[in-house]
Amino acid sequence: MTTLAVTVPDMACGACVTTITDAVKAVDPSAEVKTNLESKAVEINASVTADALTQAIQQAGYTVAG
Ligand SMILES: [Cu+2]
Repeated sequence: MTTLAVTVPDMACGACVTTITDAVKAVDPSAEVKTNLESKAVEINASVTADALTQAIQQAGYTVAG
């Protein structure tokens, strides 16, 4: 089990949240994705590596900050 807590500064609206969530679920359909639009925080519980999660978000077109 991987827990990844990152900031995605360019996550600006509900569509971004959906895009990011879908990208994560494409690599792990059972992933739990929590997002906070105000703080731009994304927290993911998944069974794939943190690298795979980060890459999925980046490939969806978003910047991942620590
Ligand atoms: Cu958006």
